[in-house]
Amino acid sequence: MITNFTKSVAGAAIALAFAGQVAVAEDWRGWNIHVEEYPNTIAMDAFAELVSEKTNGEINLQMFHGGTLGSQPDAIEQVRLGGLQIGNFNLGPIGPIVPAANVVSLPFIFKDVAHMFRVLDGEGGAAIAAGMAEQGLTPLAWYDAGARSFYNGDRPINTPADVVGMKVRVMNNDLFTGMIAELGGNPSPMAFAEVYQALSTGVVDGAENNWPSYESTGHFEVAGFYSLSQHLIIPECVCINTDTFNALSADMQAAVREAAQESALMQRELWTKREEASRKAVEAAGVVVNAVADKAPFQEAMAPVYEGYFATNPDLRPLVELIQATD
Ligand code: GTR
Repeated sequence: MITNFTKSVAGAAIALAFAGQVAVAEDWRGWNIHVEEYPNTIAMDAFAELVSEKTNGEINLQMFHGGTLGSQPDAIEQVRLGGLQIGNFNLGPIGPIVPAANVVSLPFIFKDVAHMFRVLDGEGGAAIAAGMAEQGLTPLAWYDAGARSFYNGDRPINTPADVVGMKVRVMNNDLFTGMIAELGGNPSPMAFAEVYQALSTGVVDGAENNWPSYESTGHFEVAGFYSLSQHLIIPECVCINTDTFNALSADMQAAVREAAQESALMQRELWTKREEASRKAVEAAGVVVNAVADKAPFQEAMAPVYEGYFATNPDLRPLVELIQATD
């Protein structure tokens, strides 16, 4: 005889079996430094939507833009430790933690953005990604951040002599402080959010960045000479905490990676348009732009920066040579 009791036990068992299949949604938090409408902001929002779509709502990523969750070096630590799961990071401030990833922060290492992506898509990119994953930051896709050039409020920069004595803000990385010092300037590492104030009060004379960041931060309002030195071409990642990623099933990993890569295609397209729009906007606002006719003296001045990198990381010389040998 089937009693009510037996029925309800059976019902509970069936319910439990279903519950075992329906995973509880995971909530992730993501960090981004940029303002609304910035290519990365739009692309990271798209990434969050794609993650939800491709995982059937099992992963819910909430993005926090504008650096509201802290400075970039702090957010990098948070993602490494798992306090945050996702970040859109520039590889510049990751370099001090991951020597292989620091290779992209060597001044003038890439010929142009296309060269950078060819390297990232090959063996070089695999070595960089492996080094990052080991340190808790698994890259899911690469974003474009164009080329960084110098800007300041005093004069166009045409030769290293024009940098002498200039206080220049850089991102947190000894390669960048070395770079400014070798040009005869005074490097000042500082968080991105503090740069506008520092420029307007004269705490620094100048900084360096790509067109969209120069424009979106308003730095062009207080530093009106933009000199096309293009000394750094640094990629950005959509990075995930390594343990969080490794704990996912293979299907989930594929879904999350696919979402990041689709967002990267979108970001790169938006980036190209925004570079042009930002350049036009700052020119219309009266910024004086100069081409740097001869970059060779800047490149030659970087020899000690490369030597310093090799001295600390002798095993990474082949990676630098691989990049230099990549067409
Ligand atoms: C931007 C980059 C940011 C941040 C910033 C900076 O180009 O997208 O992630 O690194 O530069 O200069 O701090």
